[in-house]
Amino acid sequence: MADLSDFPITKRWPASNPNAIQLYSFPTPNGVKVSTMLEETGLEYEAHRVTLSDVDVRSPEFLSLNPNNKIPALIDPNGPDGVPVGIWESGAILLYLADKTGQFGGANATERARITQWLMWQMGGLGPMFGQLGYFSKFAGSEIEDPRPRERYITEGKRLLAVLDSALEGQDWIAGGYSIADMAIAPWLRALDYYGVKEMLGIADNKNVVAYLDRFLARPAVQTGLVTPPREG
Ligand SMILES: N[C@@H](CCC(=O)N[C@@H](CS)C(=O)NCC(=O)O)C(=O)O
Repeated sequence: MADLSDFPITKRWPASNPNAIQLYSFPTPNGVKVSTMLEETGLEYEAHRVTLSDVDVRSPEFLSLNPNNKIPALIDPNGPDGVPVGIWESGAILLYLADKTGQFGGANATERARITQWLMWQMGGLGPMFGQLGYFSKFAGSEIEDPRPRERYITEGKRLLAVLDSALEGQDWIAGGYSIADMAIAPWLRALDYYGVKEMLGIADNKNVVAYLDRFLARPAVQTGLVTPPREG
């Protein structure tokens, strides 16, 4: 692809500044990971609101960038060797942006390995488990009478919180300095409130986790990232 106009998604969500990174997202836990990283790094970007409804995420234009029909997705018009690149999957986007900027991805191979480890823990564990718990507690799955799915995700959610709490003992951030792993994990902790499952998971018993989330939410870049793109408008 030679330039941004070669990406069909730009027909439906046109770029005002074709030189800036184009973010296609919605302010969900997965979406705000990327807007927060863009805010933290100071990269120039433009955020397009793509709702979770089929008319957006299953539109031919969105599918042309992400065949997996999920936000977030991104185009960097100044990709490797100056060639535009499109990427989806929030963890892959965070790694790409850390690599591009040299920020929040670790200063050496050991730090990078530790950060990637916790990022993968979020992508494969915390996010999917909390997401399912949300489904079986707040959304359509809450009408299912069989208690086993909910119980399964509560047990696993409690276990994951305890793992995180113990790993945070004596440190502010999960992998040494503030990193993309924190930007991936903390939005999912915040989602527990929205899902109405904080008490169910006994989050208050995990003092390190509670302090960690507060620390994350106090960052100015996070406060902007959490509302980018705006939910309505
Ligand atoms: N593993 C993906 C998950 C992304 C994801 O689940 N996105 C949700 C919103 S948080 C979505 O776009 N849902 C729309 C749909 O499934 O139709 C990532 O981390 O990027």
